[in-house]
Amino acid sequence: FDRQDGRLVIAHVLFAFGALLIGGIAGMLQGMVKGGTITLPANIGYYELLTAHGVLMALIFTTYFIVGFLYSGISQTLGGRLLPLTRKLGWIGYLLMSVGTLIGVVVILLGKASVLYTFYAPMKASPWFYIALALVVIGSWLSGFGIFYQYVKWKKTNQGKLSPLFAYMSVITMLLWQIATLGVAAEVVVQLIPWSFGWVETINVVLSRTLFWFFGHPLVYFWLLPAYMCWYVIIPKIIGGKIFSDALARMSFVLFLLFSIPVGFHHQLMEPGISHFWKYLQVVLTFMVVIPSLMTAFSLFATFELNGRSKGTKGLFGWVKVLPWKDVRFFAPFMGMLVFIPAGAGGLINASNQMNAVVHNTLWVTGHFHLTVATSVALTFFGIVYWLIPVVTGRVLTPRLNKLGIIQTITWCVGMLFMSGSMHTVGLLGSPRRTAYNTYDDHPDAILWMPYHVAMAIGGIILFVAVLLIIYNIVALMRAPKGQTEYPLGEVSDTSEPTPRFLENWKLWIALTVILIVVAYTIPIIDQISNPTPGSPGYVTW
Ligand code: HAS
Repeated sequence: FDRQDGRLVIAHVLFAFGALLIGGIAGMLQGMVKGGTITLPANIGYYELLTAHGVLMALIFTTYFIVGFLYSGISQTLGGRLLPLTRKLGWIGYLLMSVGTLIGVVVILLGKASVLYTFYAPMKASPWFYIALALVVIGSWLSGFGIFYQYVKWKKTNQGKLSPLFAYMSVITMLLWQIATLGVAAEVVVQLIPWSFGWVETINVVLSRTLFWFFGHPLVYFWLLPAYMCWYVIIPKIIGGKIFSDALARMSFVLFLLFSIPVGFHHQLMEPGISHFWKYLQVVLTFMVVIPSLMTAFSLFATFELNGRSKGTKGLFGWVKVLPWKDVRFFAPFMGMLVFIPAGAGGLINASNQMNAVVHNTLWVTGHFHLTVATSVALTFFGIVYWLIPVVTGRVLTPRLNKLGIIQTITWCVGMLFMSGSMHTVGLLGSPRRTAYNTYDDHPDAILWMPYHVAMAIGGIILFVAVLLIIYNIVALMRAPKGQTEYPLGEVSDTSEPTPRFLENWKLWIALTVILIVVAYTIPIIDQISNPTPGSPGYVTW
């Protein structure tokens, strides 16, 4: 692996895990502050800690890891090294994102941006918080441009050839990100920054939330797709099998590009100011975006089964026996897949209008995203580091570290079972999310929630131990014995059909994406601009 590229990748991975550590500390502290077990100095309370936790884990850990992972695969599959311009864009993106992150964390800890990771208006943060977010987004765009540039150059020198699957998937992931972030960029630049500087007095709240969720839902697929890249491309190699179908994998990514964005209203089903018709339409589109996940599940089962058959296993579940259960590079992502079955089912519940009325703004939703992003995605990312760090630093994974990785994975799953399990249950009993207020004047319902809150705290402590373990493993991986580790890229099964070329017709897919967005959003947004609810003056959180 090219040494210079390795440095760029490792810089991203280490920053990501630094954010995970600080975000993990903030996560545990917010639970303790909320439970009343500790009080922190400098007025650092529940909302400051929860904002730091959400921003660092959900926005910073993920974005850094994803950019680092994609750059590693781009270097590996598109010519064996990054082009000088791609590498330069990667570093400038990294610097901008890092400056943004540092400013953001300082502002949050100073208590001037206790607005949580969704920064909903009319809660108002210091303008520096929004400027910090803008820097992170602009930095990530530059990194995305680097990937597009290398891809276009590769296509020019390899005319008529199908691009490698990893590179194709990277392009879709970044394309999704670039289009989705236009929504949050508009919200931050046009609405939040002028309002928080005091240049305008009020803000159109429903519009700001619509622009946020235009970004916020595809954001979750920006997290998911790199995990799917591991499941589709890397896992087949690690289990000693083949990719079931290149065409199916590409088609599922195309469907994510098309259907991830025009669905944001399923986060706003309980909000006034958006008519039923547009909510209905976006719920239908939400059920469309489930299809590529079902295709992924099908493809994974097929990969596992073909692998089993090729090794002589018999019966409906014989293939289970030949999976490499003791290899953390498989085990951690596999646990992510397994958890994604109930996690995805929870998503379907959320997306159903009537059931959303039951779960919206309760801890159920917090439980849902701790299974999806904080388990399925996070465990897959953890599984990746056990080969990615050795590949880019020229080291090897030792049996001891592999074993520690398995222990870390199990600890994470146990912690999450407690935490997310009780969040789901207590959410159904009505316990709200995003609040430090626990007892509601000793209301009987709130008293009933208490045992679940205790179970959540126990889960949180186990998870914090698991965060410390993964950090230990990362440090140990950085010091593992020198050696050669192969980048585990799967090959496509001989039995699969050839991939149709239209899957790489970007003009077609981008045009369809734009059409779907225009259909789903134009009229509601015009409505929100031309019939604004009275502008809100804002609630300053410090
Ligand atoms: Fe979600 C809220 C709907 C997926 C993350 N979601 C959230 C929030 C986050 C989030 C962060 O419709 C909270 C935002 C906030 O702060 O307010 N979500 C869905 C739907 C899906 C979904 C329909 N969500 C995700 C993913 C996330 C994520 C993925 C992160 C990575 N979500 C919602 C809705 C809300 C919501 C509403 C708003 C709720 C509210 O009212 O506020 C779907 O994409 C899920 C489809 C998934 C599947 C599962 C496929 C299974 C696979 C695994 C196969 C396993 C194998 C191994 C092969 C259909 C691929 C098995 C082996 C054996 C041996 C058994």
